[in-house]
Amino acid sequence: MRFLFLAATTLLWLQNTTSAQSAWPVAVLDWQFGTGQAFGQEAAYFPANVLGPLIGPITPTAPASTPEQVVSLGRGGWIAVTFDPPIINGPGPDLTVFENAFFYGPNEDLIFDEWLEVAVSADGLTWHTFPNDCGTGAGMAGRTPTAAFGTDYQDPALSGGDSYDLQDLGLDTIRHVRVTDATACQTADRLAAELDGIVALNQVVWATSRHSMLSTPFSLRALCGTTCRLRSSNRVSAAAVYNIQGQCMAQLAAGSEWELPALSPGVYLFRARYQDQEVHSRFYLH
Ligand SMILES: [Ca+2]
Ligand SMILES: [Ca+2]
Repeated sequence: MRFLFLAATTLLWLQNTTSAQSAWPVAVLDWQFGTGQAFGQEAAYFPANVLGPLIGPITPTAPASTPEQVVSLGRGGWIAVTFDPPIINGPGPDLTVFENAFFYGPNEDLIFDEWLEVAVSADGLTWHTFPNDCGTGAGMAGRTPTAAFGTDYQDPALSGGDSYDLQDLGLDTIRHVRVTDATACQTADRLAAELDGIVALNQVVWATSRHSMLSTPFSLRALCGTTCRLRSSNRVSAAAVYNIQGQCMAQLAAGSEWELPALSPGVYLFRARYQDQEVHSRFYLH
């Protein structure tokens, strides 16, 4: 049974949500390489080496080290990548950053780490930096070796890398993640950090497939006059409307009818709890 988002006027289109989704970055928003190291920066390798899933071989003692796998940021360099769908503040960590730190030494208990400062943004303009300490490295990425290739890199208990929780910044949703080389905080043998990849752990779910799990029909009607109202066929618990940048535009209380705030033209996501499941749909307002 398909979930239908019904438009009462031509202001709201019915849209099926069939776009591809990825837990890994889909684009580089912007970047600026620093000095000293240029490994993997050639167009033949970058930005492919920071987009999509990690590729092998990788072990905690023999990390990703080919230009197909990693790019060096250069001293003080940075890269900002984009996620689609947006990353949300779900239970526990919401994203994990993978550098190519590795274990070494006689007992393989020392870590060669190169630090990265991590910041996130909903719109690509305003950035929020995860708290970190240049002296101790606390809060930096690039400190934890990546688990062997084949591990579930979306399980932060197993994946290695360094995980971050949007809760710590008080943010609900973000679309971009920026990593900045912070090896200036470290000893002189650290020349510049690499970026291997970044994975989302909690994301907005666009898919309609989950709606088919509903045991009874569910529909939603938008009535737009001077203001727009949403009316659902069944009472839902707390719902929300997000814009395409992943920003929450309206928190909707439990119920079956709501008045929406003024929204500019664009694509929006409706998300609610219904029959102990989440329902999602994308709609276009113009
Ligand atoms: Ca979280
Ligand atoms: Ca490195």
